[in-house]
Amino acid sequence: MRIAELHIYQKDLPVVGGPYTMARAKVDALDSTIVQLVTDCGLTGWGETCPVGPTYQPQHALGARAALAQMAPGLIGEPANETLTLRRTMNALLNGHNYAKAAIDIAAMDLIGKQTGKRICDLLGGATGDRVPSYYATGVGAPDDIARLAGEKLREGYPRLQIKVGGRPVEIDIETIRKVWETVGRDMRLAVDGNRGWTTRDALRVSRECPEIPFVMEQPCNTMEEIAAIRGQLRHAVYLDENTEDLNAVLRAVSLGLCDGFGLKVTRLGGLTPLATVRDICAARSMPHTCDDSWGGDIIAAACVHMAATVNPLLLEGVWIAGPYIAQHYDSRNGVRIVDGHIPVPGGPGLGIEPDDGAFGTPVASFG
Ligand code: 0XW
Ligand code: MG
Repeated sequence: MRIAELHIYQKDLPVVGGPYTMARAKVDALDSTIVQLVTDCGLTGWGETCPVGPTYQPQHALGARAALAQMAPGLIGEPANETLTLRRTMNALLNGHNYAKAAIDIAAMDLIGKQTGKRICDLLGGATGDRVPSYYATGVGAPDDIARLAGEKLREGYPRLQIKVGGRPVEIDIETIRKVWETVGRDMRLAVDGNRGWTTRDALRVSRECPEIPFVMEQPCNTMEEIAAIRGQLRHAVYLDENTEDLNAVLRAVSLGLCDGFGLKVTRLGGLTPLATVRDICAARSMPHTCDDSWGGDIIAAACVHMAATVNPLLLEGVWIAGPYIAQHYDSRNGVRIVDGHIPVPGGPGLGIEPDDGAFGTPVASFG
């Protein structure tokens, strides 16, 4: 089964109730890139990559499409069912740009599933259940508003909440954390995500002033070095997110003991197959983690859920999908949905979702 055609599409995803605010980014709409691989036997596989704006990570939407266009001619005729061969081919065509390569990797996994009649979670080793826990991520907001939202999400059944902080006086972040804790107590697990926005001074202060609140501190500061400098003084577990730009960064963090867990992103690491390696590294060190992406529609959501379904439930922190912030589904019948704070694992072969005809309009570029 070889790649006969490669089509690239662009899709705008306006933020429902936007903008979505993080410490260093404010986004009103996301620009998603969708890849369609068509094989010589007539099967179609779908992939997607959608950076959450140009400042969250060293990734941006135009970069994704440029990288895909750079690699596409060299991918025509390659074996669509050999993810390792594809990764080596892509690395020979372009250095870096994991987030673009991820869209090809996801599409290849979708194709292998369709060819073999298996779900992606089965190809990745087998699912532990028929649904995975989700978590809700707030934006950066006023303490009372975020506490009210936390109460709503608790009632909706979410087992975990991620509170966004940073980019404002740290006193307001502390007040927000306290008000959420007073509202949800131990009924929800809590993460406080600084999205690289705190100084080491801020992170130390939050940890010292909230010693009794059992949150994990996610990506508090900009660099691993800053986090390493204060780690011994923090009273809270530390998770890395944005700093884990590739497998080597994960290995560095794990081997140097820089964190206790991770917020993982499928596309940042290069797709489902590299993420499976990180899943296994985390399992070897009993490190909890999420299975997310920075944004994206049903294709990315399905990829995250399939991966999460294969993670030891004791280590799975949850799956964040952009669904609550998107008013549309690519697959109007079987799109990925959150039910009672959990996400059913899609059935059917491959990703288990199939975009509606014409969901993405005409391709912005076609090869093959
Ligand atoms: C909450 N997320 C998974 C979605 C946003 O893109 C940011 C991200 C995070 O944890 O940083
Ligand atoms: Mg994060």
